[in-house]
Amino acid sequence: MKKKALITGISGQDGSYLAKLLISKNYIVYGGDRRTASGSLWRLEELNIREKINIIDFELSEDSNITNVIRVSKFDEIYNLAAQSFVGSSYQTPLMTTDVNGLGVARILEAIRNYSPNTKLYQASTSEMYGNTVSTKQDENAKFHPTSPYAISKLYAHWMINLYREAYDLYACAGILFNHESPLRGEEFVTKKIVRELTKIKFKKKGCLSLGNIYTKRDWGFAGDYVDAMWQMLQQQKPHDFVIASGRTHSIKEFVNVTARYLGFSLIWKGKGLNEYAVEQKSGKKVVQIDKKFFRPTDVNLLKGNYSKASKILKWKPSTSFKSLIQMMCDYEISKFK
Ligand code: NAP
Ligand code: F7E
Repeated sequence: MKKKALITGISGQDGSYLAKLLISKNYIVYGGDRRTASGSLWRLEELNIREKINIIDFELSEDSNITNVIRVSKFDEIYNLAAQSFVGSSYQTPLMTTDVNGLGVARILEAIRNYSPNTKLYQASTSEMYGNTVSTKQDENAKFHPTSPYAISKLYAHWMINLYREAYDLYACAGILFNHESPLRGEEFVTKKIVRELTKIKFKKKGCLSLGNIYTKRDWGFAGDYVDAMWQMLQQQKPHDFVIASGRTHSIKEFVNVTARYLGFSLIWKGKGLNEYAVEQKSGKKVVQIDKKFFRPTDVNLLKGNYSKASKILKWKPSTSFKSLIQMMCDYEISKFK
């Protein structure tokens, strides 16, 4: 019999890639979508799978909605990918972020426990939970030291997953995913912003990319690789949490440089701190500048994951390098621009 899965956050980056994967594995896919004025499911259209998904109303802050959906449909698997996922705006919306990302997961767990205890649950945990950790090895045993309202909301959810697994024997597990990007990444995230703005500058020959802290370092991978690990996590004999990462780290500045090079710019960096900027070598025009409005009250300095456990148990490894990821994102942006 075909398996039935619910993906919450179906309109987001990961929701779309995961839906594509599950369809290819012959699942009946339900996509949880909250009502918005734009109602946009453009990513599903981009991947050509819009018609293959059963869209249902799903709002993480609404207890009765979640209970009804889970009670009635009794899914084999639920992938909870919905969240207020932008770290930067969590400083402006700490309560909403906590309600959606933290309590939302408690609502799902309670509904599963009471009405559908055989449903397997995947929770989208995050490397942001490590924050500025003292641990040098960022694996499943590293210490958490969350440094944003977003990270704290996700850590609450993470511990609830662990608690319900232990206390009620539910198949609930969390993937601690490091940053993963793609051509379908949201526009406010730094990778998409860099690729998009530099592509515009290349074609329009005007404009300037404004960034915040370019010295933080992230462990970036390709979202298409990471959704495969989510699925693997729900196919095990027993539920476990796993780190999913590339194992490599690069600064935002390196991301800018590699993107610029691929797009045919040679950048020369000048100045320091808020006065740092980059000019294009040929024209001498300023193409990157620093703007303090993009700095966060606190930031995570360095992320570099250790995915040994996933490699051993799930046989998972990333297949897309830092450079290939940037090239893929640039090629997509160029095709849209043309
Ligand atoms: P995304 O593109 O921002 O998608 C988030 C999804 O959540 C969207 O479909 C959004 O719907 C939905 N959503 C937001 N608030 C909701 C609410 N109150 N009720 C129901 N749905 C709601 O995020 P993503 O990059 O795909 O990430 C997927 C998950 O992984 C998130 O939980 C994120 O926190 C986590 N994560 C991401 C990364 C990463 O690097 N991408 C790394 C670690 C963990 P709208 O379209 O209506 O806004
Ligand atoms: O920032 C710096 C910023 O917003 C990366 C989410 O998917 O991954 C993501 O969170 C870094 C930060 O991603 C700008 O300060 C500089 O240090 O792309 P980001 P994030 O905060 O790492 C984790 C794992 C998740 O779980 C989240 O859901 O880049 N930065 N200048 C900037 N960031 C942005 N957005 N915009 C700038 O102009």
